[in-house]
Amino acid sequence: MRNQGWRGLIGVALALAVTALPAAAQPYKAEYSLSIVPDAGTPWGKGTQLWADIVRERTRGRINIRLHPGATLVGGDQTREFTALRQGVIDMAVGSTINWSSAIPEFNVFSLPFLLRGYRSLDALTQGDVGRELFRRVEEQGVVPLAWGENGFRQLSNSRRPIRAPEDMRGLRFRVVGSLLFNDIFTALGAVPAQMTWNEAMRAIRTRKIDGQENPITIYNNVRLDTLGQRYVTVWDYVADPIVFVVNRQVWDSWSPQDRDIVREAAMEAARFEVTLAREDLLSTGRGTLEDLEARGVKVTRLTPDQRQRFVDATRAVYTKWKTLVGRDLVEKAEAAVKDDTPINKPHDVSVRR
Ligand code: X2X
Repeated sequence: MRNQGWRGLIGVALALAVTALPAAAQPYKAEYSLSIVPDAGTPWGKGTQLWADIVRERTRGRINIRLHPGATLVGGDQTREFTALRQGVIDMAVGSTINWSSAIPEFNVFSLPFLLRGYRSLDALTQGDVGRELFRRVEEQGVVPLAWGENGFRQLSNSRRPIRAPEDMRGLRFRVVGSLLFNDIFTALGAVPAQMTWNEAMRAIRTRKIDGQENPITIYNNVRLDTLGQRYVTVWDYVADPIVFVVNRQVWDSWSPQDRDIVREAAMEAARFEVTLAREDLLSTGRGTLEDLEARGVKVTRLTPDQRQRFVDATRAVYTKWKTLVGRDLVEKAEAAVKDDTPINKPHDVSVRR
């Protein structure tokens, strides 16, 4: 009897000690999973790997991050990545605003056709009030946002013909990413949009089930779409997708304040490197990327300002419709922030840096 009494007391004392433990003293996991959609060899993948490497080094291995490219943690379904992250199925991610826009509709602001003009306007959004407001939305969903990186300005490619005007897109099947905004844009241009994941898109391109797709040239080059028949590229800079470095809230809370600082600073450093790479990689051959594509037999169409304007006009109604869906106030803030940037035909001009 006496023994049991002692045991009870010890039990109570232990229970008290456990509940009194600060969150930071919760055990760390042996490994933290980090999801990305594309291949590790893209600027997106390299920037993410750098984040993991800096964190491992500066925490002396306390925080050990493993990269999972190809969205494998969600069976390739990139639109489920943010939900999995919220639920703790994934610990960390570096994800595109497009893929997460079903959870955070405001992320569609970057996909409003022809709102962005070049890198300066993109930076004005991510580094200004709009970026801060979007980070608040991410926080509200139970995810901790740390830094903005970038996938890039998205260009058209197809296997059929040069595209210089909306008419040239008529009837062509284009793979689009997971936001209905893209269905609306491609329908307005007379094309036939087909929504699918990036993994499915590569299969559909290989088997010629679709005629074209849209992605930054770094992604196009990473999987060598030119060798899969995507021999026509149009540089139209219609949207750009930033990527966001994030951590699941419970995981974040389980780390000591000192480790949280390390993870945040590492994310900011890795994001700066990633953005430079996303812009510079385009020139890594020593020639311009577009010239390099042409040397590989790709027909590159660079739109003149007048030609570009025809695409702007054709998608104006979609812009107006989605301005309301994204939120008028936010879009007006974005419009004010980008208005000083002059339209450029080449977002690949890397002269504008943060
Ligand atoms: O699926 C795509 O097109 C990609 C790789 O660019 C994104 O994840 C948005």
